[in-house]
Amino acid sequence: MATNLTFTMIKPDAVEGGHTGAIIKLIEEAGFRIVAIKKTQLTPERAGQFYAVHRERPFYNDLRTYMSSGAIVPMILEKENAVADFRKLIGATNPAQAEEGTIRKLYAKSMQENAVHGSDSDENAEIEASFFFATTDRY
Ligand code: RTP
Ligand code: MG
Repeated sequence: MATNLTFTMIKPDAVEGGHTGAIIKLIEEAGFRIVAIKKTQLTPERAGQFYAVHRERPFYNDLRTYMSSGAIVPMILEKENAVADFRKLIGATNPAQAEEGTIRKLYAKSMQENAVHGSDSDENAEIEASFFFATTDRY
């Protein structure tokens, strides 16, 4: 079966908490191949741009502030059925509802500070990957 791509970021709470390595280990053990990776920090403007789909939501301003509050680790990942399988691996947005063994169950602190992002469609995966990585930075 053909593989496809998804995009993730380890969010500021998890990077600050020292969980980067443990989260990458779970991702690789689940069969995802890292195509691109770096450590960076978003400005509030870029964080707002990344989550522009939520601009009308009540949590949008808090989300911008949180997502620009510290370093993040964006990655492009490859696997069969990457988008859906990765959403399964990270668990529900609210860690209280996330299944046992998921990344959010293990490492999220709250509904907002929920450790990782995962793309919700193939189309958004490519848009989000391009937000951080040039085609020539993918291996
Ligand atoms: P993500 O996009 O980061 O993978 O998360 P998601 O699909 O599970 O959730 P989404 O609805 O897209 O929300 C994006 C991020 O906004 C924060 N959030 N806070 N306080 C709140 O009620 C609330 N709701 C969402 C979370 O950081 C969520 O991951
Ligand atoms: Mg989302």
